[in-house]
Amino acid sequence: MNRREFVVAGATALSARRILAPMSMPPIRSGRPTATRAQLTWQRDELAMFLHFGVNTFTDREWGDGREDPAVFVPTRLDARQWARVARSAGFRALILTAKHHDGFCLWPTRTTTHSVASSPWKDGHGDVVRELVDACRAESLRVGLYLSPWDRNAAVYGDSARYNDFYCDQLTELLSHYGPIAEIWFDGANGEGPNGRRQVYDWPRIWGTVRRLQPDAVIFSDAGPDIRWIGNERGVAAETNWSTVDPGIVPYPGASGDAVMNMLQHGDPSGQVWRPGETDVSIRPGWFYHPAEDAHVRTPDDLVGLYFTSVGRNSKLLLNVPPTREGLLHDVDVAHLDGFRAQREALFATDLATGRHVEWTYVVPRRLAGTLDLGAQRPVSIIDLREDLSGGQVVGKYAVEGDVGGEWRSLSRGTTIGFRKLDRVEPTVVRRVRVMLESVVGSAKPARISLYPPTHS
Ligand code: FUL
Repeated sequence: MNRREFVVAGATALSARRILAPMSMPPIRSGRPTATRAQLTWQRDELAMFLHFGVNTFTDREWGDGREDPAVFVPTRLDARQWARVARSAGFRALILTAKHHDGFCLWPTRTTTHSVASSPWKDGHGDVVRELVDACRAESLRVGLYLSPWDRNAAVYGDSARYNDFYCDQLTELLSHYGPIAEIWFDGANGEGPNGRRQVYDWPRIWGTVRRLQPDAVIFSDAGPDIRWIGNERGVAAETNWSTVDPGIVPYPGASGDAVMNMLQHGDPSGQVWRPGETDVSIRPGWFYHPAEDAHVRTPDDLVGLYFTSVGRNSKLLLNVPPTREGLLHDVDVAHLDGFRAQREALFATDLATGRHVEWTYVVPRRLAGTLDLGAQRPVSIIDLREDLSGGQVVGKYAVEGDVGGEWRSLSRGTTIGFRKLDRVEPTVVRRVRVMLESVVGSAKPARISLYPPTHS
């Protein structure tokens, strides 16, 4: 069952109008929404690592039912510093841990429930995985993110809406008060029935307000943002047309379903009133949690590079899940593939042919800007890397790239949105000049940044 099928029967919203309260609206300048500093930092990171870890790691399940005995949680060599080192050396800039998944088991010694690491044999009940993660991230200069599942299959008060909202906000308050700066809070859209079929009605304005109050610099992720939206699938593929602006009325709460919702998550909306870029979450393995049977099914470096192009290369950010094992370590196979991923990226982006070259931008017709770059010699090009100037918002809705091949302009690639970064892999072509035409814009066009990379010979 995927989260969408499940969600239909699940949570309902408190009230769309309250949720749209302006508390979280990014500033609107020059008529179009623009990114906040926290949203820009989030996107510049490009790569974050997701860590699904908890009782499921030990029971070999994907969704626990909340009846797991805390005694099953016995990582033998847990080393968050290893997670952080691996992430950092592979070029990731943040780690996001499942502090609590749907089973309700808390990886920190919470006061809200006994269903936590404090009841496990790990470190005789004195362990705290969130603390270890935070310390490791600080030591490796990585940002910290936390996932706190709204759906809780253990909490007795789940489905008793007001009481669960109190319980959930208490958990959030602990996480956001005791561990220093938290860069991202991840609210999952998967929600199910409570005991006796009772539905939980989440108080999202209160939940988001709790984050704003305790960690004003954190970005809040959910289907409905308010800062970062889900990209609409778990395959690692952002849409080719991907606006960072959305109409918030279409996705009023996390877990909302329907075609219009999915369309908004995947594509955004050029006329959207708020800036809410999409995050692409996907796992390096078939499951989100570690399962020994999947050791032979870890995505290869080639696959990971493909994901980079379909996420970072489509105005999104890649949140790649690499689940710790029962030992509490990232598995050797995953580590090796991450290393290969980094090596391939380094090779692909080693030489920017545009470095030090002047780009001449002119208006071909009113509002239609074209930039021409002279490479100074015939050079083979295989990757086109475009970045929009987002200071006045995202405006490009269509572009074309041409290369001067023996004195004749030939098409190299065409696309729709650019946004923070658009990467096009093209048939290697030897060109002397490259021209980028911004063919359709929804605001005032500005010169884009152009980088060009030659083929690698690996
Ligand atoms: C989904 C969850 O149901 C999965 O278990 C996983 O946590 C994924 C990131 O989100 O909605």
